[in-house]
Amino acid sequence: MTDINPTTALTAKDFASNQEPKWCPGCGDHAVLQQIKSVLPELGVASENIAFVSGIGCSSRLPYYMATYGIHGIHGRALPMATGLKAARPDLSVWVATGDGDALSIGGNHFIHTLRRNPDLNIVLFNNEIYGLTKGQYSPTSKLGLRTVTSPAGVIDHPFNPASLAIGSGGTFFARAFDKDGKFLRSILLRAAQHRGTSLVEIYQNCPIFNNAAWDAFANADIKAENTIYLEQQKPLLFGKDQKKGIRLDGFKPIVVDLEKSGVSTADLWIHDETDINKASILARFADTDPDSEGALPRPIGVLYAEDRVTYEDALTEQVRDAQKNGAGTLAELLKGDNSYVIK
Ligand SMILES: Cc1ncc(C[n+]2csc(CCOP(=O)(O)OP(=O)(O)O)c2C)c(N)n1
Ligand code: SF4
Repeated sequence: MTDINPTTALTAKDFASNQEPKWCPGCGDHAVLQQIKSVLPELGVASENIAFVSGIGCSSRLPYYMATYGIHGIHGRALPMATGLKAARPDLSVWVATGDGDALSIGGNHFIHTLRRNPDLNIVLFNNEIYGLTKGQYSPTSKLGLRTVTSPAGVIDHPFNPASLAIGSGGTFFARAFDKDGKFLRSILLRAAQHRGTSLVEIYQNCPIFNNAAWDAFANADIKAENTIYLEQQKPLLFGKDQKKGIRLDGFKPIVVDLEKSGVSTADLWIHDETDINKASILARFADTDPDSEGALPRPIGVLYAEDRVTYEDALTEQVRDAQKNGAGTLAELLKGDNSYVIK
């Protein structure tokens, strides 16, 4: 979140570049781009004060399609570039577009360290559970057993759970949304932009070419209600077609209850508190259950966790200000320091 105000009201069109997106027809990236463009006018930030930074991948092409500043960088390195930019120019609104390969495979180390540092970045993680750009190799979020060109007998690497990884790394904001649910995605992107600190939005994005239907159990209208749970702050965890199912906590164990058959009332259900890291950690683990398995937990959609913590650039600016209180100094003094000696 930044304080830079544009002089005139902007629309989504003001954020569209003159480049035609090169994504495949039907790719979820088109829908995400549309929602990003539509949410930016609400931030009240002039387009020249917004930057989109990316690595390499289909999703990482997003900066080309924005009429903002942008860097299409190096595979896996979007986050350190964005952190540097934000540290140098804290007044800018800095966004990162990244894929599950870019962020969690080659960029995995940068991912965890960015989250613990908490620069005020908005990370949009396009999770299609595959490497799209390089034609369908398995990624760190690919499901066990998925057959791809690099896993012809099925994936045997246990997949990352991005929510658990983010919360475990000291991330201060994690939310989940779908490419197919534009209205909800837009509301989540707005929440993320308003968060001061690193916001991470995991978007379940369909790659119809190399991993089609990976999210159908959660995104398809006929089964979605049974397999997802939309989180609302301070509201009970309710889901199902008629909101007749809920989640109760038995100690640390989440249990699915049928409100009509079990005699459990909504008052006994888990109340969502996005500021509670223990509950967020349990919610994050819901993604480990397969929707087709016995006793499967619904997939949480919305804001799982949000915490206020000092940002990296605020702490850095404070440190620089403190250091400058002692006067300008010289480079020679800096190099010599208090603990140098001369060998004779
Ligand atoms: C250093 C380096 N290693 C590997 C590659 C090849 N490469 C480009 S994009 C990519 C993965 C893309 O997958 P993902 O980040 O999930 O994005 P998607 O294309 O699915 O949106 C890989 C392995 C590269 N460009 N640079
Ligand atoms: S390969 Fe997949 S992720 Fe890449 S543009 Fe095509 S559909 Fe989208």
